[in-house]
Amino acid sequence: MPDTQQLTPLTINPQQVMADIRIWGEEFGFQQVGISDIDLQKHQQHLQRWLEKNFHGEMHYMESHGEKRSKPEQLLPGTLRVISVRMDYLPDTEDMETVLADPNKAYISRYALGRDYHKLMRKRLAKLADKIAEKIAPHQYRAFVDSAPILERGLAEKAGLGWIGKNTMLINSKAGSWFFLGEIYTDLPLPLDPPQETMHCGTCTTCLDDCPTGAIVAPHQVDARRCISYLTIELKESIPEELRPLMGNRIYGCDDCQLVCPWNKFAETTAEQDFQPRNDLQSAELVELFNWTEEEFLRRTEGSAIRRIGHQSWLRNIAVALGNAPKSEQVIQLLNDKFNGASTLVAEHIHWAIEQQSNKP
Ligand code: B12
Ligand code: SF4
Ligand code: SF4
Repeated sequence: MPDTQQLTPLTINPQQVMADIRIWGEEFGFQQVGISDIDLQKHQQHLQRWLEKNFHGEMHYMESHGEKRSKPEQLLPGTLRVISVRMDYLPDTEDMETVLADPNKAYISRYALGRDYHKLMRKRLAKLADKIAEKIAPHQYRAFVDSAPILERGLAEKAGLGWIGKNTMLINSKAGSWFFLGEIYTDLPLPLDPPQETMHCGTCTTCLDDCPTGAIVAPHQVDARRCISYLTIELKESIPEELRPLMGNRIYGCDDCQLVCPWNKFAETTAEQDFQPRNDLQSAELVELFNWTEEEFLRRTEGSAIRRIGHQSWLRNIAVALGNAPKSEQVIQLLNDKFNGASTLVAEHIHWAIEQQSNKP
């Protein structure tokens, strides 16, 4: 039920406020909007344990903001409510399993095939916040998308957008998990949505069983140091050798724990033109991508999240995938050609890939 006690400064009927914000959210392209308070105590405990176990690896930003991540009022003083939104990103591409099963092709996470979501969503959130200021009441706000110390999934769960599954994704019983999250922090005492209090994973453990690297070490706990998403995007150094063969052809991020999740049969493809694949990245050949010069990499990934990892990590990741590809003289030749002139990091991965290729029967 809406929290009416807190509503005194707002003169408009709380149900009307909620209905209006939902409609405006839809108008700006969000599939769902929910409002929560700022008490993240339960999630803070989990975050603390996760950090203590060093599951964050080299992502030092996860530990460097003190309590700001779990205390919204410390990030933006005066914050009383968080408006959480979700936006579908699954493009209408050929079967993902087909690309994953073809070891000569590159698998790129579906979220990264089109335009970078950060700017697009933040702009829309700012529009929603401005509309609230205009139609409901002026407010102090900030809009975020994966851009600040925030526990986005915890907030979304509190706002009723879904539950945090055993794979740690925020899952919605009507829409699966192929969506981004974003937030508006506001000092308006808005009514609250009912939080999601039930989890619907039941006895299922498919994501734990099928994670290629065993990164979901227990229900709701991802050891990022083993997660392919971390290894290909966040890690700037050498990829641990024992994990390389398990990565297959995944060169940017990983979607396996969503692909196998039964709730994703309810997922819808995105209507956002900007999230549709560019440069045929949904099913490109490894060899073709490995041949991109730095200039080509920067040009072709302009406006995409992929650009952030830089050309060196791009080559490092593809070298690993080529090492995992079926034996081919053409691939060995290409690896040898690229070895000369490669940075120490890339050369080390190329060397590994040549060894892998050469040792195949
Ligand atoms: C760091 C990070 C990563 C890291 C670590 C992932 C992780 N699970 O923490 C890496 C690089 C591995 C990663 C990968 C991905 N990420 Co990411 N990531 C983040 C980021 C920046 C912070 C997440 C975080 O706070 N982690 C800390 C840990 C402690 O949180 P947690 O694992 O979610 O754990 C929660 C619960 O599981 C629970 N919990 C923990 N332990 C326990 C134990 C028990 C017993 C229980 C009951 C509960 C419980 O409490 C925790 C706190 O709420 C968020 C954006 C943001 N600011 O929130 C995006 C975000 C979570 N990522 C996102 C996406 C899309 C991905 C990928 C799918 C990308 C890809 N295709 O490669 C993968 C999915 C991997 C996965 N299964 O998580 C989306 C998720 C959207 C959604 N529907 O959930 C977010 C929200 C970004 C966004 N704005 O949309 N990510
Ligand atoms: S994204 Fe891939 S590697 Fe990471 S937890 Fe999910 S299935 Fe495992
Ligand atoms: S695969 Fe099964 S256990 Fe994993 S998140 Fe989905 S429903 Fe939950």
